[in-house]
Amino acid sequence: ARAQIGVTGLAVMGSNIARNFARHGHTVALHNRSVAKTDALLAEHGDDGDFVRTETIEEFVAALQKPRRVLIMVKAGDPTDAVIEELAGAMEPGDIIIDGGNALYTDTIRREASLRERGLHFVGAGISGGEEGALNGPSIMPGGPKESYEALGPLLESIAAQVDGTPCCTHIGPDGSGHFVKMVHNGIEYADMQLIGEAYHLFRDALGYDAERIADVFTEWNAGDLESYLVEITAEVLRQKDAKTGTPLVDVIVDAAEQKGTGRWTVKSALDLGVPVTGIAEAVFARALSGSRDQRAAARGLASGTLGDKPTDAAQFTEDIRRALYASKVVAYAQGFDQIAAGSAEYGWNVTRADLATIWRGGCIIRAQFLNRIKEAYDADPELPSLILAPYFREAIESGIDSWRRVVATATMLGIPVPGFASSLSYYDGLRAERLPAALTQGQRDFFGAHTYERVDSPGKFHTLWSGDRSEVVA
Ligand code: NBP
Repeated sequence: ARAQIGVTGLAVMGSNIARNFARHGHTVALHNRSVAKTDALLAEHGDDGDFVRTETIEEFVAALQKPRRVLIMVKAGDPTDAVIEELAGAMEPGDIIIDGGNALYTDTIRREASLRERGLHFVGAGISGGEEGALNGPSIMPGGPKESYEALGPLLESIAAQVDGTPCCTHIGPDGSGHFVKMVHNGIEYADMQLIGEAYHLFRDALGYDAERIADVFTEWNAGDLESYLVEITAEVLRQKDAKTGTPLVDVIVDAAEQKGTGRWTVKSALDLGVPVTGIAEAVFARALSGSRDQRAAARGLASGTLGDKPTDAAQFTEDIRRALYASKVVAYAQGFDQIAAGSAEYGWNVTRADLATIWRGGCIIRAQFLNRIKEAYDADPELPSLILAPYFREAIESGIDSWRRVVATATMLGIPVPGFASSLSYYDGLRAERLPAALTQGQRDFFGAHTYERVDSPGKFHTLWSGDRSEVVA
């Protein structure tokens, strides 16, 4: 046996990761349900490094050095369970199975517990960066038993993206923690894309800019605080011309966004944990609204109102949008990191948020300058109550707050939907509020359900006898 790592599941992600391992000098055993994919990989890229071709699971397992390390890159869900079952039957105690697919973290918790009973290590690893990242350096979020990271960490770190000499890979915590943080990463990605989309919408419909001109703005922004992969590719997408019509490609793409589910999972989990991830939720719902094609067709032409005045100072409004985007983005990330803290507390994972900011600086879809600021914020105060309170972000938001309000107000007057900008601003106003209307909510709940309330002036729970003499009793 001579392979340091095996990869099973050689579709686009698995092939590229196998090649990445090989290019870093590791001997890689290859396996795929249908041998054709294995042979295609060897035919096209066999000289990327040292590969071991295998057909059966037995051959595959026999090709691996002990403790055996196998990375599964198959479709999430039932196929993953099928492959795990087959592998587990052929492996020995101490061997390590890594699931690099987009598994739901609760599935990972279940799989880890069941394999632990059989003496196997199971590592649910979130992998971000798409095809390109898989080949040239993804961000890797491995969970699972700490001991397994000793045998696995150096291998994974060698193929991960590197930022300032630090690999974008670190042990996240036990069982499902790796897939959980990958899920939230994707949720944040949804929010980030939605906010960028709203900025684009405002340039197009409030300022009347064409795609090329908007691309120039994003390119300029990418040289500053907003520098990020998503802003960079936004400019590239906007600049792309359609070969058939000669117009910007973005103008011929149907405006109905699809989703594969990780954003929805993030919101479901946030609902269960009671964490307000409004930025992510609005982004998921905005995609759903865009995809409601029949309703949209029926509603087209509904009155917009006539209050709208387009901004007259384009330079000022551009700067306003930039600041609104930045502030909304801080809120979305703050909420995502809150969800990670809540998940970590719920499942006893002990996730270090600064670590995530560190490994998300490179390789993954949300990689950005911004993550350096987040890392600094959590390094300075690991218990920071909210990212928006870190001095750097607080300053950025407070100095841009008028811009943020102008953008939301202008969009509202013009009838341009900005669910991300608006809900983030409401979240900010809610969090900083002296008195929220929740006092009234508590009164109502006590009225119809005797749910009790607390008082501002004395401890304990109280109830008003609403259907009696309306005196107050201690509950
Ligand atoms: P797919 O998600 O399209 O899965 C295709 C692979 O699954 C093929 O190797 C196929 O084998 C194998 N497979 C299936 Br389907 N059912 C199987 C079964 N019952 N038993 C054994 N093998 C089975 O591949 P992908 O797009 O490369 O993604 C792989 C994983 O990585 C997924 O979990 C995905 O969510 C995740 N991911 C993808 C991206 C991305 O950008 N695409 C990014 C990050 C993570 P066959 O060749 O014999 O049909």
